[in-house]
Amino acid sequence: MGSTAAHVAVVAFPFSSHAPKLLAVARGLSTVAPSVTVSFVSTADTLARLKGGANPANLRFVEMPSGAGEEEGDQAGTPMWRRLEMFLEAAEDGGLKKALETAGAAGVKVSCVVGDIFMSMAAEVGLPWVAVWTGGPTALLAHLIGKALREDIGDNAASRADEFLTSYPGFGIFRVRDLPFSGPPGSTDGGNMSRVMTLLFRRVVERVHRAATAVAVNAFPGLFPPDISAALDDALPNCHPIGPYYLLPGAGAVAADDRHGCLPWLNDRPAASVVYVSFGTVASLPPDELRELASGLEATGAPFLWSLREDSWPLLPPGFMDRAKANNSGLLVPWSPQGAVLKHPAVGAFVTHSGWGAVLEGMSGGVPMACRPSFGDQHMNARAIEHLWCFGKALGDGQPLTSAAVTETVASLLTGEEGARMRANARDLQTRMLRAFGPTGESTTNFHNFVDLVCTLV
Ligand code: U2F
Repeated sequence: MGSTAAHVAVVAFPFSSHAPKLLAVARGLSTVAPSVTVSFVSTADTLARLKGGANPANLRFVEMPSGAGEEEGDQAGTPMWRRLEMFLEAAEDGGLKKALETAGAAGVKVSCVVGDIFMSMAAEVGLPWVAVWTGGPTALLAHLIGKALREDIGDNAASRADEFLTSYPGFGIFRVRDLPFSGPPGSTDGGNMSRVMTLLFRRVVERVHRAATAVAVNAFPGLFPPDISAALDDALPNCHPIGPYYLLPGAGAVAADDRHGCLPWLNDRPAASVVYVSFGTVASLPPDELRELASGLEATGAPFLWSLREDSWPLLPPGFMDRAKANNSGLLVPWSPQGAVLKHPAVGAFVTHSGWGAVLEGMSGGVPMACRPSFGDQHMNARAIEHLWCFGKALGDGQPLTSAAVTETVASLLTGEEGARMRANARDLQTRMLRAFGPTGESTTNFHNFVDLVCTLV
């Protein structure tokens, strides 16, 4: 499949967990179209992190600038919003175009860009642009119709927070406060993160409408009911549901990083007994809620595996981990092989921020989820889990977490009729997802069509 004259550049966004999702698409493309050159384009740091392991012979790695000027020196001391801003400015300012020229200089010129939608400057480089969305599809839809939504809601978002968005096709289960227009929390950054993200999304929406040839979404056909799928088809040029991206051919060739021994620890636990906790790569709970979560978990008496960034460890309640270690009831790690963890039979519940990767991995494992969303698409994702697919529940639903709510919600996922029902729903989604990736499954067919499209664009 594909012509030797095609050279597809897959451009990653190097923050949070976007780049591995784009690498899965790049691996899928290079596996299905072995005669096509595929260049994975990202910053030096991201490439160093991701390019290890066995790679298809036609997959190359090409560096683009991070935007860190000499005056910024070591990026470690630079706030996140500023690193993001510098990166985007450098990419907009010719950085991406130059990287694509470099990619083409060694042989076949780049014929098409398949890029993370956040890298929407790809629309300006004079090549066909196919955008890849990594988040929850309903949030993308909300961004695309954001102008109408904002005009409708006006300046009263706070007082209308609980109103349902029933007049928008497919949005009947969502409320004003579930909309994805807030960026990562930035109370100490003077609103800078929000400013940078607002500009990023403004460009995305304008460029998708004007210039995208097609858009890939990280979902399998049939995951959403017909009204949401139809609204996505209406709002997007040439929408391709080809996900989950991590199930694409060749995407899973990378070994899971289990340096902290999560899988052997799970091997010693009874089936569906363990609570797995993770808030992804960006979201974090306020310190008081983190303590409530820890106390609530402890009170359930269930074993837990918690992936928590190390800078938050000192915020846990005094003696929390000592007690867990003493009873051998908990494991705290800075990173887990989450996809494999959620497929492990010992895991019975997932406490999560509801990032879209987490949602898909929860479905892949058939695990019920307790959702404490934080920003962006996470509120809509959490809502869909509880009200569309019915395999999880909100934790707090907008109220600060309490230990009692954690204990009650987690217990309801692990045990009883309600838990059994949610687990059955999660397993049904798991089955449908695997079916979509069978030889004649719809994600498989869609991906082959997607590859045909991007390999013939010039
Ligand atoms: C942002 O998402 P996050 O990176 O916070 O969260 P996910 O989409 O859930 O993806 C996190 C990935 O990191 C992996 C996990 C997911 O694939 O398996 N991971 C892991 O392997 N081990 C760990 O200990 C912890 C995480 C944003 F915050 C979300 O709202 C968006 O939906 C998302 C879109 O890409 O980006």
